[in-house]
Amino acid sequence: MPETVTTPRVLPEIKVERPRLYKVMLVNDDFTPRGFVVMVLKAEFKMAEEQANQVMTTAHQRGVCVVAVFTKDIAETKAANATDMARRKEYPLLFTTEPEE
Ligand code: TYC
Repeated sequence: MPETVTTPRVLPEIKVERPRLYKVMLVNDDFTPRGFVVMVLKAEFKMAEEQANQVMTTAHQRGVCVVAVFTKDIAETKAANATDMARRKEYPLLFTTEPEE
């Protein structure tokens, strides 16, 4: 008996959602030296000097600045690593994360 080959009339609907992205935010304070903030941005976020300076200056002037956007795990790890670098020097520097709209 020959096999009957059928083709589905409706293609299965495949839904792929992009992972929600999280912003790492740099928070200003009155104590952490500017040069230290720039050093942390370069070390943990692989920023060039000029960009690190711009981000630090924006946080300094406006209170907060978006550093970069990542998936949740990476954003949280980088924010924690960067904050830890400051704690080891006893600076109050803080990096936070929040979901993108
Ligand atoms: N405001 C700090 C100072 O005047 C520098 C600074 C900038 C600290 C940005 C934190 O997120 C920051 N020394």
